[in-house]
Amino acid sequence: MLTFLTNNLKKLYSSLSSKLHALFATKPDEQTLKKIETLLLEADTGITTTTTIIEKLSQAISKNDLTEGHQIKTALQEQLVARLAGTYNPNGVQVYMLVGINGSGKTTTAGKLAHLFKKQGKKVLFVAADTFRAAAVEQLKQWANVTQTPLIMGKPGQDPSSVIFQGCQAYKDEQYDILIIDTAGRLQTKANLMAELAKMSRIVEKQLPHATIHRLLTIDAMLGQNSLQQARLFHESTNLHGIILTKIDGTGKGGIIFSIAHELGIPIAYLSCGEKIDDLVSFDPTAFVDTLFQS
Ligand SMILES: Nc1nc2c(ncn2[C@@H]2O[C@H](COP(=O)(O)OP(=O)(O)OP(=O)(O)O)[C@@H](O)[C@H]2O)c(=O)[nH]1
Ligand SMILES: [Mg+2]
Repeated sequence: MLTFLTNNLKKLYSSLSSKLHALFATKPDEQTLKKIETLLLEADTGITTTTTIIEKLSQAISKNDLTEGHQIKTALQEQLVARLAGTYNPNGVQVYMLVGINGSGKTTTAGKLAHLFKKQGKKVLFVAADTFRAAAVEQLKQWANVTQTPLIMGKPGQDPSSVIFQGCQAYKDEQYDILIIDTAGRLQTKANLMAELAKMSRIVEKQLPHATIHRLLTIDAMLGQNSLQQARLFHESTNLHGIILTKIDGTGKGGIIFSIAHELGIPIAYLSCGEKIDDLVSFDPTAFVDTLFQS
């Protein structure tokens, strides 16, 4: 993850971390906090998350717990890690259901995940549960070819839940290790589409009652604070286990990572920073924050 961050993500926080470093050189006071607050907001960390962090630091300064610049640095790092809602645990996950709004990166991420698991020697199966658009199945087929992953698909317009049913049967019958379900993009405000998502989840749970199933939401990092409400509504209709933040390579602001994890209490599972097959990494909160503070 560190190499990935150093090579690809530096720009995400480069201006933030260099400006923060200047602040750590002096004794911390309320002025320092004001400046940290501004920098966090500029990086798209959001008002709620930024306020929480600043309040905690302010309390520590009032209690004389933070008297030196390096102490505020450590305290800020701890606060940022704490906002990341824990570390995502991928161990033992058998079924991945990728959900999210249109174009957020579900299909691309499905391909990259298959590649990741196949490198680990796992037997992977795709389910193309996006039956609305013929092009969607074609796109997943390409990833199936590239990664040499079998694919279960339905007929155009078929109920996606019935394709998922077929996928679950094949998963059991042919003893796969991992099932990756690619779903159609949907707007969080469309109640019928969100209900459909809940139905798909129920089918998987019923067909594979003993499997560890994770629903992961892909979020386009470029949408910034707009994605918070999106994630909230997805979480309400289909309890999410993790977030995959995509298109990190296209944004200069990364504060949204803290905001989403903190305000929704959902860990960040993976970061996607490009369209190539290897452009996906597991997310480790402590390593991520450490990297931000290297300069
Ligand atoms: N730069 C960049 N582009 C990405 C990334 N992930 C996906 N894309 C691109 O974003 C576009 C949409 O990605 P898809 O994987 O098709 O998104 P989707 O969520 O499956 O889209 P729908 O099925 O239409 O809802 C494609 O052109 C991808 O190549 C990423 O991390 N970085
Ligand atoms: Mg898709």
